Amino acid sequence: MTAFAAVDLGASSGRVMVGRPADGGIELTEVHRFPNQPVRTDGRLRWDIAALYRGVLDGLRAAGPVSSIGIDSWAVDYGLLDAGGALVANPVHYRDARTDAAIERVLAAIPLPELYANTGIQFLPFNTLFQLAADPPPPTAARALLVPDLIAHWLTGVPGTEETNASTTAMLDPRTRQWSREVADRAGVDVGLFPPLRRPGDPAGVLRPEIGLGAVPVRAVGSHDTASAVVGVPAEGEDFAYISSGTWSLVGVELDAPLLSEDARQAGFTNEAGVDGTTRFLRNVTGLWILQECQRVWGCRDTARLVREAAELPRGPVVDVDDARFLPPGDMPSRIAGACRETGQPVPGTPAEVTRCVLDSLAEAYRRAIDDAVRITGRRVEVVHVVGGGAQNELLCQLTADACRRPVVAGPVEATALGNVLVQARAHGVVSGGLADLRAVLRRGRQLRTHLPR
Ligand code: ADP
Ligand code: LRH
Repeated sequence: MTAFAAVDLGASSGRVMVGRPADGGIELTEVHRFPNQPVRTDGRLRWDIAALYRGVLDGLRAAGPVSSIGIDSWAVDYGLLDAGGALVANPVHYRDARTDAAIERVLAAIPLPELYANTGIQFLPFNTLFQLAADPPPPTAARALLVPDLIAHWLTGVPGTEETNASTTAMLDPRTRQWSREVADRAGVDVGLFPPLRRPGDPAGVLRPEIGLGAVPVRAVGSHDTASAVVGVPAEGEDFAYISSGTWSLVGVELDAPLLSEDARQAGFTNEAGVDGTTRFLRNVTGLWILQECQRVWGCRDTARLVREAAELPRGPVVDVDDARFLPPGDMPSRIAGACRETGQPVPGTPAEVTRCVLDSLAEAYRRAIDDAVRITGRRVEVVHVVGGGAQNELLCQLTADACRRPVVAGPVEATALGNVLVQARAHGVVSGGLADLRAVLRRGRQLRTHLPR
């Protein structure tokens, strides 16, 4: 039976899902989920990449026989390998503050407007360009691999750089989808460390014999999780916005071509490479990360209960979720209290009050992003699709519908894995067509919840 394994590594958890074509749609099963627990070792916050790789192997074993495997993860981060293929160090987490000093240096060499005109990427302190400039690879580093490409390389031995994720490095020219060597050179970064580019749907090797699962092909997919999530948006037609809602909230529209205007840059929009040559014109809004960190501080794992309690409360204070203070890990309840005090608002006290404040604040940030996207692109937005873990948050979806004055369609929760599977299924020949056709397959047999604005 035809089946595809989607490895999806999120900042909060990793999972391996199996997608099977069934009744004209795709049936998706989670076969393994494992925590993603970064750790501060040498003063730097690092991903525990070996634990993640072990989770991937366990998941692939649990998946049973599959026709191919696709891998996606969060963007921007990378591992360095030496000439013998050994990992030089655990990849640094994008929330580590190591880029602070280098940013000024890079921007003196390439002013932001020029960097944007050449790459279309929103300034974020953790863009790979700044990471590599801040922390030049040692001479022993022979190769740099973005996280999903690193996992693929460990599985197959074949190096490559998948283009949707390559765009998040801020070193890819979004018009040609080739490296912008000039940008890299001026920043003093050796982009030649990255292996050749490949596209979603391209072959990416077969499992190494020692893995013991047979010569299963690995297939390039939208290896940036958000690229796969956007494929997995169950939209009909073009007049939609999406919110890929997880640790981050990626809020935007899908375009045929990049939009590199100064207006777009100043409004904080990025032009990430999408599957099939599309552009993901979106803003990185700080997402449920703030709530995740609150929950860590409170020792409370029950998100559903917090959301239910928050739904009983009236609207309270609202903070700017994109304030830089919310980027690093830490005591979010105190940071929220500080932000409320500074803006003369009441300070939320109980976990339910803080949760309510985070969700109202997120909905407000989504409204701003969608209004700006409409203004800048001239696109009509009739409906907002919320996909990812945050689609389970009914209060947030309702507040989003209210703030955006548009219906919100919630789900699928595992849009990323579905987008990953659909690209594999198309490469395998069991589905065909463009993104609209893939989305029609995805909708078949799926129940989605709609929230109308109140
Ligand atoms: P990532 O891929 O970034 O790790 P996910 O897409 O898995 O993120 O989404 C994780 C988020 O989903 C959590 O931070 C949490 O807020 C939300 N979530 C998970 N389960 C529930 C639930 N039962 N009710 C409401 N929200 C939930
Ligand atoms: C979401 C995501 C987002 C990136 C961030 C680093 O998981 O990939 O699109 O900007 O992580």
